[in-house]
Amino acid sequence: MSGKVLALCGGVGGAKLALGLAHIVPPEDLTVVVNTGDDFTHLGLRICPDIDTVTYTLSGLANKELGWGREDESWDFMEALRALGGEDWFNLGDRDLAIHVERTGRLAKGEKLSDITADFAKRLGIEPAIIPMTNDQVATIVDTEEGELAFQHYFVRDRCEPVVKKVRFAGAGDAKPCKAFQTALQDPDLAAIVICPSNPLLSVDPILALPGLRKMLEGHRVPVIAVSPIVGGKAIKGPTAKMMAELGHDVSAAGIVAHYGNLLDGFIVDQQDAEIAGSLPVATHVTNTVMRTLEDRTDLARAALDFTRMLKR
Ligand code: FO1
Repeated sequence: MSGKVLALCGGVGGAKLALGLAHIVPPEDLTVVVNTGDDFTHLGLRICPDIDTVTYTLSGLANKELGWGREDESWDFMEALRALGGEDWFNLGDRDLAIHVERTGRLAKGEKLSDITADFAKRLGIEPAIIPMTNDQVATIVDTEEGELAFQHYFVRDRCEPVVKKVRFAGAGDAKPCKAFQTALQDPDLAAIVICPSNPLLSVDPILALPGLRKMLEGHRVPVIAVSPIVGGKAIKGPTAKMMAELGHDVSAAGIVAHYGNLLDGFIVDQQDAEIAGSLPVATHVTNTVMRTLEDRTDLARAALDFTRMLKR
């Protein structure tokens, strides 16, 4: 593939495809823009779960069992915190703590989240650019039958159990996309925009909620494609299917296409959904989207980029 690639992603599922892309796209040609709507301040620390998941995944440090946090983790801090009666619903591993402590200190000194993220990535040996969607604070708020919940309270503390009525992104209307994100979008060498198989409602919508972003993508000269996070009517991981149903969306690859609407020039569905591919109102490519191995990730990344080459705006 010649030309630069811009990937938009959230945490676990998105990071897997980002890793596949990182294996086949020259590092200087790949930019990964990450959702920051999940970010929050907890125990005095600024936590950026999706940025950290992408950073750990691209550096080979990710905890593959959990899907978040670091491999070879120990939990002494959590145990000690629990013994003191501290808040223990959000698990911060001993090694993982370092990234939150260091980021919080640098933010307090006035460094930008994008600069901190870039520096951590460089120190961990990551070459492609990892960019937070914005340096401004945007907070995903989930309105449930039990009232409004901050995202991590809904997701981790309450295990996505409350029934969702609405999702909003506080601060998004006043937030500016990071400079590097804007530069990547305007780069004359940009050839493809890939929306990774992240939860559209929680991980991609916050990015699209930044002022002007959705319009800019809709009118972009390069093809915008998405990989379905729904396979055979189910989410690979996480609450995507449950939330889609609660919010009245069709829980299927077709529901994802309907949600993204005219943003998309192309869509990739899993082979399990091959029979609906012909009926989707957008150019569709069928392949394996379930990424268990590194080979699955690079195969899907290659298929996605080959597909964008066939699409014209
Ligand atoms: N997810 C959980 O389900 N339980 C946790 O205790 C938890 C801790 C955690 C700590 C650091 C971090 O970067 C991520 C963490 N996550 C945890 C994942 C995270 O909250 C969510 O997966 C994302 O926000 C959704 O993309």
